[in-house]
Amino acid sequence: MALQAASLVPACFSITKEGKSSASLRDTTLFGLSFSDTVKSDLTSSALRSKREFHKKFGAVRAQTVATEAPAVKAAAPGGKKTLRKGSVVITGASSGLGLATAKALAETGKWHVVMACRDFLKAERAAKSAGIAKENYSIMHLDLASLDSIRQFVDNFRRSERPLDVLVCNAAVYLPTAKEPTYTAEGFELSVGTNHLGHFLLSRLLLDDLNKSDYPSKRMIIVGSITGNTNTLAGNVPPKANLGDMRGLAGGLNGLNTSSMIDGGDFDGAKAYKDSKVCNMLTMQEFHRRYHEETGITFASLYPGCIATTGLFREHIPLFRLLFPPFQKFITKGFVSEDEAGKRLAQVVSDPSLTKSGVYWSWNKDSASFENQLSQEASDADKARKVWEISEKLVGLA
Ligand code: NDP
Ligand code: PMR
Repeated sequence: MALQAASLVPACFSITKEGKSSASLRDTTLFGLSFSDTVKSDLTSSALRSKREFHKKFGAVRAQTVATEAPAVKAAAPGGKKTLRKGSVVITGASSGLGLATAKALAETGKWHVVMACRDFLKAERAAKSAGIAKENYSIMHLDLASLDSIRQFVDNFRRSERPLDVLVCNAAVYLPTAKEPTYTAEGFELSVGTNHLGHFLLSRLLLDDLNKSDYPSKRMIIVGSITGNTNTLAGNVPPKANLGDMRGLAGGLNGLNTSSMIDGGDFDGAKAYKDSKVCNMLTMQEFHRRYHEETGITFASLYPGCIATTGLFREHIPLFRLLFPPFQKFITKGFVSEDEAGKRLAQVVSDPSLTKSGVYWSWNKDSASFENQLSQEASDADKARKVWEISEKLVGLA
């Protein structure tokens, strides 16, 4: 497979041997692996061909569940008659890709009102319309996760709307694999970790109270994680690998001035920053689970919905990558999933009565059945989770 992948790289892409030991996308090949990296990283073609061996090597399946209907919520109406209350779900980044597909899947059931929390109001409105989401099933509220002020403003506005909060889905993300230099959020955090992790960290901490107040029978907080942040997988071993190190960069505020813009204190690498942010996302959900599940009954979960290779996540990538990535995932790794299918998967984590277990990282097998997957050592390290939590709460002004 490594050779097949290498053969996808056209002649105009030179494969350099110099540079960092973990080759980065910016300076090496189309799919992020130079030939020598591919050989070094012990990811042989048989690892992809033999699924059995792959699972033995990279992680075990713990449990399996089958998709069932969304729960009907009953509320007492005048005269003692039972009526159904719609669930109310906030989805960040619902203006495209997975977030939009999830909004559509939930709205179509007629059992959910989706609050699309988006940074571009018009884009979100157009997206909802073109996805055919019925007016009464969604509303749009402005949220820019790259600004802590905007997040606080969103929370105020949401509270003023007097809608209950039954489920929060932290879905939005940016991925900047070709950036040569870091860019920053309003408060000066490196943009990928600032948006994907710190923005969602503040949002979810503030909205925990609101979730707690909801009378909905199954309250959930969900963060979209990824396979590429998990180094117990083949995908997670494609350089640059996620690694939070001792978190000296995070502790310093990721500002690239008196401290590194990277969590581990290293040189800026956009692809690594994204993967690190996903590790933080997955650690954060486990820390929420440990701190609040018993007390609140809220389900805290993360997931990997499959490789949705056609979404806007790859908008910053070179055009050739965007062209070849979907067929590569479809026909070679077989990890490809359509936006629609991925939306249905995330909608299950929102509403399926069989997915109420807290502290879980959900994935789906080739028959699209969900299972409780195993996180990498780093992404399930309780000490790191606590440290990420404690540093992050200082950075976003909660401690
Ligand atoms: P998209 O780029 O299609 O969606 C990302 C969304 O995040 C967009 O709606 C975008 O808004 C929004 N967003 C970005 N920055 C901000 C911000 N500062 N404030 C508010 N919203 C923001 O990508 P995907 O649908 O693929 O990604 C969704 C999630 O799925 C991400 O968490 C990603 O990490 C995860 N994921 C994706 C995989 C894939 O293969 N695509 C695989 C595994 C996980 P706008 O429309 O305005 O740009
Ligand atoms: Mg991957 C089973 C193999 C598998 C899967 C499921 C993914 C998912 N990837 C796999 C394998 C490989 N990828 C291999 C062998 C290579 C080297 C040829 C490879 C390369 C690669 C690149 C360069 N892959 C990528 C990139 C990206 O830029 C994407 C990324 O890392 O975004 C952070 C990506 C992805 N691969 C995936 C998934 C799901 C992604 C993107 C999304 C994400 O994690 O959010």
